[in-house]
Order: sequence, then structure tokens, then C-alpha cells
Amino acid sequence: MSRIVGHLDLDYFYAQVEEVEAPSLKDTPVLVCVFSGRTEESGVVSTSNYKAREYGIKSGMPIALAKRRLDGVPASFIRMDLGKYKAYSDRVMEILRGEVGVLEQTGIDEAYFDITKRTGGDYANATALALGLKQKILSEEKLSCSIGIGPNKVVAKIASDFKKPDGLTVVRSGDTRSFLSSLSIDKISGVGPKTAKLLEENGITTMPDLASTPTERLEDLFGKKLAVYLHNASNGLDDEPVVDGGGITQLSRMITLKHDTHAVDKVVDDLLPALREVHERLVSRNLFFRNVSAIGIAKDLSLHTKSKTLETPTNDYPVLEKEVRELFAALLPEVGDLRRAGVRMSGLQDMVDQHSLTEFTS
Ligand code: DCP
Ligand code: CA
Ligand code: CA
Repeated sequence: MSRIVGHLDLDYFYAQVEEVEAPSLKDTPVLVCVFSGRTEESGVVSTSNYKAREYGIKSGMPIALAKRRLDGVPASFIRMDLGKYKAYSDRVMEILRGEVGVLEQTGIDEAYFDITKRTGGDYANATALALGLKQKILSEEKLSCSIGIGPNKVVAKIASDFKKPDGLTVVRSGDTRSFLSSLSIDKISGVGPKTAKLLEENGITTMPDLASTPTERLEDLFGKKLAVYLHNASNGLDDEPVVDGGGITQLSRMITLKHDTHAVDKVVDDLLPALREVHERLVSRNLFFRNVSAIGIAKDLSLHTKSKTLETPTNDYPVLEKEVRELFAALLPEVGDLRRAGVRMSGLQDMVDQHSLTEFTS
């Protein structure tokens, strides 16, 4: 089965969150700023919406310069609020995890995921999964994102950046070389201005130039490791596995409650179909879980969790439901009304390991 990897990146992330919280901002430039506090204008732009980018606004630009570029244009300069963006990020990652299983988060607004098994190595299935994911993040968090699908991480990352915002770019394994051939070398993740300049000074200016440069020649310029990476990446090749952040696989699912509530029974009732669904996924993959978490999102959109580690891993549904009920009974009095609720099973392990464990201990 050929590997299929995805990369998701949220569009103009911090600025988009500000738009979600104040939709009236949407039609005008929105700039999220880090004010250093010395003067009213000292500091830099963290990011901006696409409307602002039409005026040449860029991340890292001094606020004073941005103000000059937007002279006479109604625009919002908003103070960066990392806690708020992190809360959105956590919830998006929960949604993503629920859909794809293992994911490797590489930034506040982006992650890789391996969907080879889930799609049976079929790109049509992968496309459908990506569209469903975009829809889900949009309906639950009102956020748009761009997704790239490809045979490996390097290609998936370039693909997610290919069409932005609200993009989906699928590059089948046979098409990687033609996809890459028209792109500039600095589209390869990890190629910064310094590397690009050194390549250019050596007459390597296009992706096909790089792809056809022998690794040995690149080695003289960059050393073995980077040389091999550049050669492979420009040829659309990459073996790096998608590594789950904590090294533990997890299964999770979030739902929006029918009504905001702090009643355990109501929360668990609404959650039952989702519980059965994650349990089915657990069983279909021959896995046991050791940790279980109740996840709650309050009315102010803050994220809360309570977790429990079982003495012995299990795949027993009644145990799952009972533990989830108890965890919510502990969580709800602390948090109050929930808007959304979810469950996560982690510390997953193969049934095979489990059998050998019981053989060993009995
Ligand atoms: N960021 C920052 N300073 C930078 C670059 C980024 O503070 N120089 C922050 C703000 C961004 C977030 O990181 O919202 C994610 O960075 P991205 O590079 O993914 O950029 P955006 O999400 O803002 O825009 P895009 O739509 O291009 O992904
Ligand atoms: Ca982004
Ligand atoms: Ca990003």
C-alpha cells in the first residue's frame, strides 16, 4: 500500500481567530500586533488577514510601517492574545485527532497526519477525508484551513501552502515531480534565504536544477545530511514518518451538546454515539486503552480535561462508558455548563502486547 500523508495549516491563524470572535472585522484589514509598549506604535505585526496583505502587510513588519501602508484605510490593530489562539488550536487539534488518529503537531496552527491505513492508500478516499475535515473545522470552529495531501511529509507540506486560503491540494505519488517542477526551491520546508542564496550562487536556481544535481555536489556545499534531504525533497522523495507528539497513539472524538448543560446524564447521553464510534475504532484496530479522558469545552470556549489511568488496559465498552461518566461527574462541578464534550483514549496498545503481558504475568 502506498503511503498517504496530509498536512493541515490554519489560514491567517491569529487574525482569523479575531475575526471569528468579532465577525464585523472581516471585511477590513485585521492586524494582530505585539506591542512592545515603548510608544503606541512600537512593536511588530504578528500576522494579518488577507485583506491586510493586499496592502503589503507582512508578519514581522514594524507596526509603524504597517500604519503608514494603511494610511486612510479603516483597519483594526489588535493586541496578540496567545492564550486565546492556543484554546482554538487545542480544539482544532482534537477535531483533527478524532478524524485521523495519529498526528504530529509542528506548530500552533499546523500538523502532519498519516492516513495510509484509514484510506487504504487510495487518493480518492484521502480527498474525501480532507474535505470532510475542512468542513468539520469550519462548522465547529468557524475556521478555514488549507490541506495538502501527498505521498510524504515534504510534498504534503508544500501542497498545503500551494493554494491558500481555504485550499486543498492533492498530489498523487506519480505527479510529485511535475507538481514540484514549477515551484521555487525555497518552497521546500527548511530551505531559508541562506540555503537558497548559496544554491543560486552555484547555478542551481530552479527545482529541476536541484533535482538533477548529484548529491555529491550538494554535499560539498551543505554536508551530507542536508545534501541528501535537498536531493530527495526536490525529487519529491521523503521517508520521514509522522510521529505522534507524545509517542502515544490516541483516539478521540468531540461533539457539540444539544444544549449547554452541567448535568452529567445529559452530557453522557449526547456523547453516547461518539463513545460507541471511538470504541469501534479501538476494536477495529485491535487496540486496548490504558488512559481515558473526559474533555469539556465551556461556554467561554475554554478547554478542560480530567483523565484516569486504568490498572489494566482494556477494550471493554462498559468500562469506557463508566469511566467517562465518572470523569464528567468530577469535571462538571468544577467547570459548570459545557458547550461541547468529548472523550479521548490514550496509552493505546496492541492486543498482541496485551496477550503476551497476561501470559507473562499469569
Ligand atoms: N506568527 C508570528 N510571527 C511570524 C509568523 C507567524 O507571530 N513571523 C504567528 C501568527 C500566525 C501563526 O504564527 O497566525 C501561524 O503562522 P503561519 O506562518 O502559518 O501564518 P498565518 O497562519 O498567519 O497565515 P497563512 O494563511 O499564510 O498560513
Ligand atoms: Ca497558517
Ligand atoms: Ca503555520
